[in-house]
Amino acid sequence: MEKPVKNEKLKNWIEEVRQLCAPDSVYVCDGSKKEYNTLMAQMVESGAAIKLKKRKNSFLFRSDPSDVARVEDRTYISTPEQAQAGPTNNWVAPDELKATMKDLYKGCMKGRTMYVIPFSMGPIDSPIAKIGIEITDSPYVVCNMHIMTRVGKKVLKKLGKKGEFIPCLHSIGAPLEPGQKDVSWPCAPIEKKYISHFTDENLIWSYGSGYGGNALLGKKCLALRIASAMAKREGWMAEHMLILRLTSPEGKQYHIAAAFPSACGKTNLAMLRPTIEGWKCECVGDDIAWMKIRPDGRLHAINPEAGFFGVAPGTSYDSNPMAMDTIKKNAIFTNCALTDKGDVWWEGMDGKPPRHAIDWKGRDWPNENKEVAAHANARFTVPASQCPVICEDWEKPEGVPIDIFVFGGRRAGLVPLVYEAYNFNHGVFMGASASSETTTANIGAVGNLRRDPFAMQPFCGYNMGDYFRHWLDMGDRLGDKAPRVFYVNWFRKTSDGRWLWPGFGENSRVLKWMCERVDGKAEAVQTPIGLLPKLGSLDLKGLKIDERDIHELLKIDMDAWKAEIPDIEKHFAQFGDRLPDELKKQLKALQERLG
Ligand code: O2Y
Ligand code: MN
Repeated sequence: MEKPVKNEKLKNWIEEVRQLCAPDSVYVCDGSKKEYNTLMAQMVESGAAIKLKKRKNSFLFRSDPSDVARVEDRTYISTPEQAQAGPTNNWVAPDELKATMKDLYKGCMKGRTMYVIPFSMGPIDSPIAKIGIEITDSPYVVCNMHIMTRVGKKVLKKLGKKGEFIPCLHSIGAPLEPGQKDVSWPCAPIEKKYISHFTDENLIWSYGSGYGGNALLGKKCLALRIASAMAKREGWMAEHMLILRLTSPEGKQYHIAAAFPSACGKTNLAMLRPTIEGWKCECVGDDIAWMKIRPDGRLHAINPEAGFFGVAPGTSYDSNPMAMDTIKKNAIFTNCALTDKGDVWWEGMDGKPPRHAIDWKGRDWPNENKEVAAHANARFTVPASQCPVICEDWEKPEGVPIDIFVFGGRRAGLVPLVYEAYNFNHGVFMGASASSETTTANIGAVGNLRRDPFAMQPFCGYNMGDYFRHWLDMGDRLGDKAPRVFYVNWFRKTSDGRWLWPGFGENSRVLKWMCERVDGKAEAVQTPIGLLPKLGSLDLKGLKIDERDIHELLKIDMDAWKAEIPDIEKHFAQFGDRLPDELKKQLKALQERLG
């Protein structure tokens, strides 16, 4: 058979890893359907996967109960100086971390196949795309990468003999001794898990976990942590943002990139069904945006991914009908419940719960302890191309021009439904001080306020103070072509805990207001925190909502905002002299406007 790898650097790296990890065999992925089907059939045969009777070409996996989500505590940004990683990242010096991990990697693939996955983040012919190579001993990872990225021969062809790639080394950390029986989800214990980023070298080493962002290294590791550091060096942006296209009844297109922390409904907004007449919404991406200034002076965005890795619980025909239609076939489900009819189920799905199911731990459900059937972080992996509202330009190599940036979070009080920044730098201040209350879907206590600047707290691959400066620099370069900046809060409640805003498709009313602001058509009022919709400028036609609720949604409680200032000060103080003066100025200006 012809050897598929022609790139010298890649050949050497494969050999180096083979010697270190000692797999039984090495397989270079070609990205074909046949390859995907063969691996899936092997996993069904071994008991690692269950083929769903009710969904075409779809499979269910159950992870080890210790391996169910991204592990922020075990995630490292390893730079020569700790200050390069900054106060928001875990740090260990590269030499020390590499020595620890090399010990773990020694012989870690014994008894297993080592898969080499050539993948592209972004359409292969995009000037914004980057090539990565993931080496892994997990066939589950290979199949997920098939969906989430562009994989195989076409990538190797693009790489050529001399092309550059980002090496991503992954092992589940569970070697097999001769004759040892495998388990259905092999992984290492938590204290041996490491998700490490050597950002100066564009290098990722992940060990011990087979789950999601810890193991599908194109996603959070490459497309956010490594890419954000590259973007800073190279003058572009890698952001934790959905991308959508809104089209007005007159046919004018607006492209919106929006950053929300995890568990704030990003996938739902990305696939929004507008309730306002004549407006159309299409999805370009649901999680990550890579953006570059093009020769027209505007910022253009691509979605570097090819699939969705969405949270299953809470996804329903009510909350996200487009996602429900997307996952009808060719999907991988992880940690969902299995019904007796051979379909998946999770809490929050439409209709009545099944009378009986097998829960994500493989036990009969319901059980005496009233535990959930699907894990709160159960996921679907599905090709983006299957989404009924995928934008026809979602794979356009040069991307789509961004008109609007939106930041937001989950705040029961304080933050109004929507407000606009006075200018780009004020918008950077809004992004830098963004906050959200934690929910059950987050790890940690419920209802705690967490500052999550630009929704990048877990994903920024360098000092967040320098990242703020990068945003300001990009704004300077973009000048009057910079996107307009807005902040939203869909989650405001009354004092007795009732949601004030219906959310979901009705959010299109807020997006419409933003588009009309861009066109100079909608009126706003100046307030200390920014520009709020003038009463009557939000299109509420056909929406049954009490006028008092609208007042409440747009209310600014000056004392509560003043009380917020010390927390923003504390948040900013952690960046010391790396905090740009401009953000200090913005904070002072807010304080002065509040009086
Ligand atoms: O728990 C994981 O590994 C997945 S986390 C995730 C997945 C898809 C999109 N966003 C996120 C996130 O945490 O922001
Ligand atoms: Mn995300």
